[in-house]
Amino acid sequence: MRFPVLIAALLCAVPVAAQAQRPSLAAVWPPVCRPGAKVQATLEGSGLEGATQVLVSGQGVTAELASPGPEGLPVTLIVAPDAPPGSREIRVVTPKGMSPPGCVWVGPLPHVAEREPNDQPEKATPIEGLPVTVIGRADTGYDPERRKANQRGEDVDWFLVKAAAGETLVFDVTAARICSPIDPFLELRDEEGRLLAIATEGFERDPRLAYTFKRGGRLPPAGARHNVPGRSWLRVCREHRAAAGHHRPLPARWTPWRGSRGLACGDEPGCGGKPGHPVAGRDAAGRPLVGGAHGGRPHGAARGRHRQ
Ligand SMILES: [Ca+2]
Ligand SMILES: [Ca+2]
Repeated sequence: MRFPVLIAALLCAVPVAAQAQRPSLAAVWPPVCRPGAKVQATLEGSGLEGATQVLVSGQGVTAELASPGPEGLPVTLIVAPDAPPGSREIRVVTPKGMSPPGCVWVGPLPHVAEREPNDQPEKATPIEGLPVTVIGRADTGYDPERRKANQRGEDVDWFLVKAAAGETLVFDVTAARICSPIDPFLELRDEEGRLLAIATEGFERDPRLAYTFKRGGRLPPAGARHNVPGRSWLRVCREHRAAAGHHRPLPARWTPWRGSRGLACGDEPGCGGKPGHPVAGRDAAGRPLVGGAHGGRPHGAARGRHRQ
């Protein structure tokens, strides 16, 4: 038997100063594409008039300029079927120079869009068909009267998820990793509004929450936080543990944090690695990840609060 539970992505952020004279890229919409897709996307920003080229980093993604529209710069993103997953930087070349990068993510999961208004639990966007990616915005769906009364420009996105007793679900918000200025956090409540868990970070300032359900919940009270325009997505997956006591492998950081194409890390002065050694990752306990998988407690888990 499955019980409905609700998860909220509460969004707040620090404003970014407008730079009217230079081309500026604020966001890419949609922020995530699947391998093999051909996506009509919009590059949102300022000073993008007269764009002559759109550059995309990495492998497997190209961009073609489309006919100008009333909002933003429309482009067609072409994602190769074998495009590796992960982030790509997008830059726009204009007569006034090249924009700072925006980001789009290549992810294999199916994705759906949030449905505003969803600021109250009873209007939560249902999430089905896990695993799934839910894409959302922090700048739409405002109730003008509520915003006027609140004067804090808030957006809260509630989602309704069904989970079975004993099942572990993973909730992972991606915002900083796609260059979004929003600073979200997650609340997980049961149907009675009792707080089950919160997360403020997990990967840098992107919150990540893994929770094993012992029972269902009820409708929670609405929450609210500041926000400014921004994009994010919430990834919801089921976690399957191989055996009791198994720890979730999660790279928390990488050292050294940069390298040069075609060089072993230690060949570059200032990189911090030993000569001839490849770039290696480390888990939360500082153990090297090269050559095998290591279990480790997710970064930030010690600061999380869980209730059951
Ligand atoms: Ca929203
Ligand atoms: Ca909302």
